[in-house]
Amino acid sequence: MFAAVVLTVACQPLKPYGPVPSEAQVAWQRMEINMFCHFGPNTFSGAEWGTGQEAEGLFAPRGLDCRQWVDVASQAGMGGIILTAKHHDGFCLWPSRFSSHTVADTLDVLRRFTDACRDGGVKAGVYISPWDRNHPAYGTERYNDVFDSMLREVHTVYGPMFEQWFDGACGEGPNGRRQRYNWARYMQTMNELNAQCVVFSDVGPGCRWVGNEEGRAGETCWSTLCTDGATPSDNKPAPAELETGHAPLSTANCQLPTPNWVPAECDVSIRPGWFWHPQEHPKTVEELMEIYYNSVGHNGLMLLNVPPDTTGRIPAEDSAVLVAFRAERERIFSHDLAHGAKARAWHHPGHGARNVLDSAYHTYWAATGKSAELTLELDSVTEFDIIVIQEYIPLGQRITAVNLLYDMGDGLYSYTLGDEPTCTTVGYKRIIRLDNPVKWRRVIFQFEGMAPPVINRIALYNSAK
Ligand code: FUL
Repeated sequence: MFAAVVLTVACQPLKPYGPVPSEAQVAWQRMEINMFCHFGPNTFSGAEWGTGQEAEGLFAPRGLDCRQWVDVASQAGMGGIILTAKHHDGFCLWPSRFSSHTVADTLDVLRRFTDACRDGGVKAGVYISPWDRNHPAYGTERYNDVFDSMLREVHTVYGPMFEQWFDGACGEGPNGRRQRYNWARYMQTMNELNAQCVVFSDVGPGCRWVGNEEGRAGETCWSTLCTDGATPSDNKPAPAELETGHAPLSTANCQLPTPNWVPAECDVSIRPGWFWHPQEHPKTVEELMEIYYNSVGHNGLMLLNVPPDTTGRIPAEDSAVLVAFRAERERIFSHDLAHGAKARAWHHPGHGARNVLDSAYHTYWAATGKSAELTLELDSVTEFDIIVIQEYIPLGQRITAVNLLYDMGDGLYSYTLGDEPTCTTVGYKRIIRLDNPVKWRRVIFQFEGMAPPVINRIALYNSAK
């Protein structure tokens, strides 16, 4: 009897706080960096937005090799690739039954792409633009049937897809054709076809646009967003709000009190354009690292566009940068200096502070109050300049501020001067870069949360070594 009581206390399940992610959203967020592939007639014409009048024969990759895309993604540590199966020009990279503006049966790019992904152990995702500058039905109610049929075709014939990307862009201009998109219908279709597929749009429901195309999530970044009454494209929160999201259970920006779990996806291109152009070159490793810190390190997912060229392969200069980008992440993040440290804090039974030091995802420290402190006692004085903190998001996002204190032997010092916390939100992952490397033996983390913090990981790194 006694043992049974102790056991129930020790394993007490914690209640989630506010909206929580689905299992698919947790798995998606843990992918951290995925590849985007913009490929189509624009690759050959030099345009970024095709007119839809391009001859089908323009799209003629000389040596299409989707397996090479998968190899490059794998070598770069990216577990998923999203292909632009139909961009705004309406050209379908699969022989669709619902359009005449497509590849030939013999050049079914989507088939080759999904086969290569499956064989290479990388997840396949698909971008299908609602804006269509070619389809004769665009601008009429019939186009909603066409678009819905295309979704069904892609996801049933080529699925399962891990992500569906709905672009909200439309550049028709004042005299252009106006399409009243039936978003509710498309979302319902997606749910029916593959409820595990994370659906991207300006406002989710699976994940949201981060409000810019520079790969930058807000300094404060909630994975929660008020989406009541919002639709992609015309009726979405302002970019600044998409960057930060809305705090859970906040009423400030919501007609209804509860935002949904709609984490930020940071799409950005390795090159200036989304499509390949001969005169453009990829970003440097330093630039990609900066984007990584501002996206993954700010609770976002980094979706890095790497466009294949006219041969249908990813250029060598891009793959070289990607391999170096991975090597740089490994150099910095493979040696956790908190390993072997001691962690102390008040905690819920069964969820002690030492859980933040192991790499198991589902073990965590659960604090007992909204203001909570955790002390890390390192083996010896240790030099570091990067701190990684991860909230256990299956129980919601809670933290609003983190402050650091350190011990120099003669008392405790606050890392920051003034009222600003070291950082605000944490979420799935927060990477704090200190201005200069510090040499500390004892670090005290002071957390403020909307509910008691639940943290599954704290790690320290030295980027200089
Ligand atoms: C935008 C599009 O207009 C660009 O061409 C590109 O596809 C980018 C990812 O999204 O809205």
